[in-house]
Amino acid sequence: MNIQNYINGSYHNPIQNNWIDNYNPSNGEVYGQTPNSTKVDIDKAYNAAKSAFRQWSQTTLEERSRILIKISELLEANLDRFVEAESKDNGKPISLAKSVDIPRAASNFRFFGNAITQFASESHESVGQNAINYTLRQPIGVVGCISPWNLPLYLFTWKIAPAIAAGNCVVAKPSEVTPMTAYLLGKILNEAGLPKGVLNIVHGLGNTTGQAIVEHPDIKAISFTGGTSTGAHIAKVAAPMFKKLSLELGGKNPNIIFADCDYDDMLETTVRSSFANQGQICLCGSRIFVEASIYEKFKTDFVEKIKQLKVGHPSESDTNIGALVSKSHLEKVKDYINIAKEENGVILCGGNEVKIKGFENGYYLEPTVIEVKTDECRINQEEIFGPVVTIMPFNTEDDVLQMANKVKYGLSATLWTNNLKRTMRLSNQLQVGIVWANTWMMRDLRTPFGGIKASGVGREGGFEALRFFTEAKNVCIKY
Ligand code: TXE
Repeated sequence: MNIQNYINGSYHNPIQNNWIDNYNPSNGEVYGQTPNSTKVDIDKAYNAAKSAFRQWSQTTLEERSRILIKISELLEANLDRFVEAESKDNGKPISLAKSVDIPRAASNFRFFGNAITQFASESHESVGQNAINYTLRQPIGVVGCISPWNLPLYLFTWKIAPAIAAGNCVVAKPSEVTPMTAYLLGKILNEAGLPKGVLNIVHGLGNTTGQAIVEHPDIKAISFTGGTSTGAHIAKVAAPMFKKLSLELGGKNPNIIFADCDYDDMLETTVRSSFANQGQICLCGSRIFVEASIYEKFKTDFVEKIKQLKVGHPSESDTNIGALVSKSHLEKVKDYINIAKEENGVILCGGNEVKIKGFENGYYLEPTVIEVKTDECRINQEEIFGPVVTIMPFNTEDDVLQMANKVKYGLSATLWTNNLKRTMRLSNQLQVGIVWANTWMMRDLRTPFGGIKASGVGREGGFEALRFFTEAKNVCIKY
């Protein structure tokens, strides 16, 4: 099935007629073509967005809210179609697409449809000076949203929903590796009555289509989720044009387990935080540190649980681990397993490709647990973004804090302990943007989401996202 760009409310082939193959990771086969759009397509999308802006930015909050909530309802009504498409395009288990990805995409529209009606700005009385200040929160204009392949519709809508809720018009690009659900979204936008040009979805490679969005002088803000080196490149291109940037980048998140935790809960959640979505979530706890007194027990129990996970075709309802997203990504993750061996890491389980009968060319890999001797080895420092975790013991709270912070990333951390003082001490000192204690990836869409250090700049979520997608203008009136 071929994909087209969605510009000004209708579908179009790329103007220069360049196409790339779209692969099904579960069997390694090409199943359609995706546009590789160029500057001329971005210009067309920008012009549509610009023409729509005046009216959309003046549309009442109630009306914007109504349309966003309608989009959410239509996504829910078309759940199965989107779930199947997401699983086929990405390789993720269908059960995950059904329980997490597509419902969350619908929630993103519903949440920001509601949030925009509650988005207040500030006012300050200058006491003794007979003056009052109030702050307008005005939409920026035309903004760009660029999203990755790991949670395709989930992360795409996490950006476009607040952008349009705040009154902007958008030129958006999903990952070229997983374009399908963003393509399908266009029809739903029309059905929901989103005015033409408010949201334009353009497909293609990062260094052609993505680059053209970032380079466009009149696209005033870029919200990006993806790799850290891509984020750095985007920042460099955008800086001379003084674009507003939100960058959500990689992670190498510590999962810190103390002996006083609720063990069974910890074990079950750690399986998920290690391998959900084949480990391809920026929040996965890829470095597991375990207090020495329970280390051997944890090692045995964890490995036993991991060996029970079923690597299988994404469409089978009992599959725990589906396919990795692409051949090149599979090769990258395998390279890291080889690096681990060279660094004297001990492979406790996994480490091999899996050939599934009938789907031998799919990109399957066993969930892999590697015991490392030092936290400074490459597999403990670099983002692997696959079904691979490291484990090692620690002795004291101070030791583990040092190790947790000694990476270039700073996205999230998970703590397992029933000691509240320790939770609060560590939460204060961990160099990350998000801490979970006794849970993982529990999301409340009102909370700020994002990282520090090489994990990014800015925060998404709740009013943070609406602040990003608006400019504050202060008005001071003397009376
Ligand atoms: O991401 P890219 P890749 C990490 C993960 C992964 C690595 C590389 O470690 O192995 O990044 O993945 C677009 N101008 N994460 O190469 O290239 C691209 O088309 C503008 C973490 O797939 O960063 C896609 O839409 N845009 C991450 C998006 O950027 C450009 C999720 C992300 O792709 C561009 C994914 C350019 N010059 C990968 N080059 C997370 N934080 O969750 C690429 N793009």
